[in-house]
Amino acid sequence: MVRRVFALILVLALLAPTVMAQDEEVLQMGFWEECEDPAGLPETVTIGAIFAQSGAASVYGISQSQAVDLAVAEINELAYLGEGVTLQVIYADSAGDKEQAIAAMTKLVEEDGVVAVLGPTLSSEAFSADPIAQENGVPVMGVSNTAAGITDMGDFVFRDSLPESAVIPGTIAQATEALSLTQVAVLYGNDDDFTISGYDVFVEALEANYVEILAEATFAKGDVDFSAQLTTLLGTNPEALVISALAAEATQIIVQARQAGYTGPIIGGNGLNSPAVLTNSGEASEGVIVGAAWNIASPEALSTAFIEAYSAAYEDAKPDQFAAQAYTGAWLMATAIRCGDSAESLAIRDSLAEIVDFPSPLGMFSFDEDRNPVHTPVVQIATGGAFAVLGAEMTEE
Ligand code: 1QQ
Repeated sequence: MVRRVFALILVLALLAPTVMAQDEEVLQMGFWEECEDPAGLPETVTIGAIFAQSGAASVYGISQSQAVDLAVAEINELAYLGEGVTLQVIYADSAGDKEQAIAAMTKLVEEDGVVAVLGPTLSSEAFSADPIAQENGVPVMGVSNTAAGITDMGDFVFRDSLPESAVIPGTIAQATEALSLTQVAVLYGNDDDFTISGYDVFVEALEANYVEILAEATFAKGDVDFSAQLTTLLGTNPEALVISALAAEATQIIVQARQAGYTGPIIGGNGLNSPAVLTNSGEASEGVIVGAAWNIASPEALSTAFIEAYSAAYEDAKPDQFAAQAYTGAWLMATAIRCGDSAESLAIRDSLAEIVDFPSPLGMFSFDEDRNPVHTPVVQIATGGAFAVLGAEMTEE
């Protein structure tokens, strides 16, 4: 009897890895069934990735390149493009700068001959660099561009990042209800495509929710002292401060608003989605509300698997929304190559445009007919230095 139990345990122990492997298979990204294993690809398929690896926007860009590296390692290990085919990425640093983004795109497309490009990080960089990809017939997919009009640049331009217009209306509607808002003040950067676009969407959403804008003020990229604007805005006693800013300026605005004695809610756009904003503003970030394409608490199995893989690859680091979008973007690009069974840019473009119902860490993902993403956003609130889902955080209390 004892021996039999022992034998059973041994058999179960031997079976365990298989069962686990099957589980992992279920959690695996990719259109494995939907598209046959490709047979016509060259040994190496080279794409480019333009991310801000230096400068203020590197808080987004470093997450992005790490996530792409992770996705590409998985894609190659699993032979997603077929046995013996390697997906290779050539990275270029755009440094958050339009001119560097143009130089990076020109090099990748015209010298390196990449068949597709991920990035660049900022909308302002994309508006400068993407026309080069479009003119050369090379598909480019933004994984963090949220300004209006990105895909209007042409039929080779895609993005998997929800535009501000798909996120902010829900953020404002939910915040208005949760905080019973009637009057706010707005502060935004007026020299950046993303911050201007976010501002436009905020104004529209506030109007739609009958929230009055008591005062507005502007700043420029690189500003470090916001005391004049904050004095004016906070002097109107707003119930919330709404800001459209990139990470560096957002951090200073949050800190300086608290220093000025403001204790009310701060509502921001995509620029605030880097955890670096919360870390660098410390306790001042408590209660900051920001809409996002992804939250780390997502119950999606593919999201949990992604978080685990990312942490394992990067010394327990937690991924952020920018990593989730970049990881998904690399898988989407590989899926277009797999399903089109071609490493030709035009075929990749056509195949990319057809992707619908792709399970991903962002949830079920599709491109619409304008090559913009379709999936569900989430509203978050900063608590204890991390982003929690707004409704969930309130019920927990
Ligand atoms: C844009 C953004 C930034 C916050 C990207 C990192 O959304 O420039 O479109």
